[in-house]
Amino acid sequence: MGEDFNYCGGDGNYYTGDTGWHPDGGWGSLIAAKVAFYLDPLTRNTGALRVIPGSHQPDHFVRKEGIDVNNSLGLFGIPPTEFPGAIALETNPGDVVIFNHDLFHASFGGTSWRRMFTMNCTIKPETSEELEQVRRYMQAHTPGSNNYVTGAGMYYPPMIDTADENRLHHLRQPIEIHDQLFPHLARDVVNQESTV
Ligand SMILES: O=C(O)CCC(=O)C(=O)O
Repeated sequence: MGEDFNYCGGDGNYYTGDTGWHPDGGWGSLIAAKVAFYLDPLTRNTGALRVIPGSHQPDHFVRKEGIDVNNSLGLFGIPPTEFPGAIALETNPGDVVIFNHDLFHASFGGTSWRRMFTMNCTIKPETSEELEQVRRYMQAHTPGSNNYVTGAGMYYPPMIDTADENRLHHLRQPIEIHDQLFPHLARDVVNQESTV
């Protein structure tokens, strides 16, 4: 994605149970990447992230044939945990996993206390087509998509208030796009309302 990426938000969760196989998108090219780090050692049977390498490509057989990976037992007699070609990315705290949002991924066997933090980054669009894709991404994956009132639009205030130029570089365009998409949640609107 290069140095000129947009930071499009993050989260921290306790994940409970299996996630099932899914991609987070189907853009067909690199639009968004997920950066994940886990605060517990994870093995293939205790919740490590599994991925199907290559499944971010539109011509991967899973996508082309529309295969329901979660139904692999019914389709092929193979449990989803053993889907052919899938690998488990076993991690220790300090490791970072980075993957294209289009990649099929899953986690199996984790406890109810599996701690996962993510950061989502998109390309900084250069063409009108890329801009449209990033706008569609942000329509579905940002605070406004869920009607979250952060008090500052795209980010919670500390993210902006403590930002130096290096960080702001990755925040400016998401702030602008978010506030165009969700004007009722825009930073200035919310600030004005809260001072009335
Ligand atoms: O549980 C995980 O490790 C992955 C969570 C997940 O599926 C996701 O972030 O989309």
